[in-house]
Amino acid sequence: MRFMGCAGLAGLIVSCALSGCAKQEEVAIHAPVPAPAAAAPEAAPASAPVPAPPAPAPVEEQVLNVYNWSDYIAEDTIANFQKQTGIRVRYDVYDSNETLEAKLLAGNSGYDIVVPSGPFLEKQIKAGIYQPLDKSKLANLKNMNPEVMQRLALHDPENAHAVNYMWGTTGIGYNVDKVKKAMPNAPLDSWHLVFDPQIIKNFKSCGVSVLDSASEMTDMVLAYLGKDSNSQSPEDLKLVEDTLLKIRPYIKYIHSSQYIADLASGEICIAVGYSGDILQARDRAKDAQTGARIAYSVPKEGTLIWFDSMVIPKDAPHPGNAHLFIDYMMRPDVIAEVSNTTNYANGNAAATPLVKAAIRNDPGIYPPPEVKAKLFPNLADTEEFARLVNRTWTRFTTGK
Ligand code: SPD
Repeated sequence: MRFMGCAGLAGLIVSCALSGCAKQEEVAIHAPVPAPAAAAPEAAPASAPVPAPPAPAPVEEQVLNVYNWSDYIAEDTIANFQKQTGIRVRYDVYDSNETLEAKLLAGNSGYDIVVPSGPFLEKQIKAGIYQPLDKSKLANLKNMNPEVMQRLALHDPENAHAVNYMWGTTGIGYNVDKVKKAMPNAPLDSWHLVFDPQIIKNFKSCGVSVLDSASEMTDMVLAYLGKDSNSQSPEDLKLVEDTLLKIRPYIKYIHSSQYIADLASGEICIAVGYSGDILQARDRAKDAQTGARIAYSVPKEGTLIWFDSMVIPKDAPHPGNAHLFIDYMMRPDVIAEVSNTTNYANGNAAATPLVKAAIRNDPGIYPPPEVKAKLFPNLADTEEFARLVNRTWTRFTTGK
């Protein structure tokens, strides 16, 4: 969501569930609207020979609670849905799968739509926290790209629970001029730029940030080390930890959304981040004429390709409205506008002609086959390995 404040969202309630986003999105904090109590069926009179027919399903109140990633929707998407359906949307944002998962696992989140990424989706489906989609309510499923559906089926067999929202890669955003000044021959096409201490130290003073995402950062360091990015070996993880601890002194901060504003303003010069977010930083810098020229690089050692998908929690208070929303988001005009605003690729084949040519043809957004060949999925770790990864991450974040 680019510079989206309440003023641009008449009638829409937006709130913010992450610390860094309040700066970009002026928001009011609120609790999701609870489900209305179902009407109790009337008791049949004692003498009635035939039992009363089942009570009709309670009519859903006209409310929808959405929890999505920050900077991930077009300005009018929600306002138009509200206008067209009369359903009032409460829209909260997060910037990491870990934040979303903590909220979901605590239970009674009150959300009707959430948008996890592949490996988290996979674990959460196995844990039984999502309801299967009622595909009879999703006429626009026909618009989806079969290749993306197939990729998603790796995490959600038979695409039973999830519909792709957006997809992208994780790579390196950099300030072209500042990086060149600090190191004229910087290896811009390689993870060496960030994970080699002899190189990253050149950028300490212009500012480097990395994502606050243990599982993704681990996968990328594994790729840098030439290991299987989905390795579950404790020995490999030890090498990852050594690498991370060596670069820790040169990292300005670890955060998953602040870098958009900071790359745009020139506050930092390198960020490990998400493709669309980095390209949003590029556009913001141009719009605000900060003079920062921002570029996005997919390292030659390979990187993560990920898919974020819409799902309905089992205890969603408004599942009918959630289906209406998912179907609305699969309208080609609606989802194309989200890509046009956020610089992320969508998984909707019918939307492609409506995506601006500059976005459709940007290799950083829709990677060409030779880049795609270097991309790897972030598969779910075993519980045991995930525990070790979290321990490594704590050592990295605390610097100990
Ligand atoms: N600002 C939107 C960022 C969306 C990032 N999705 C993350 C996927 C992680 N694997």
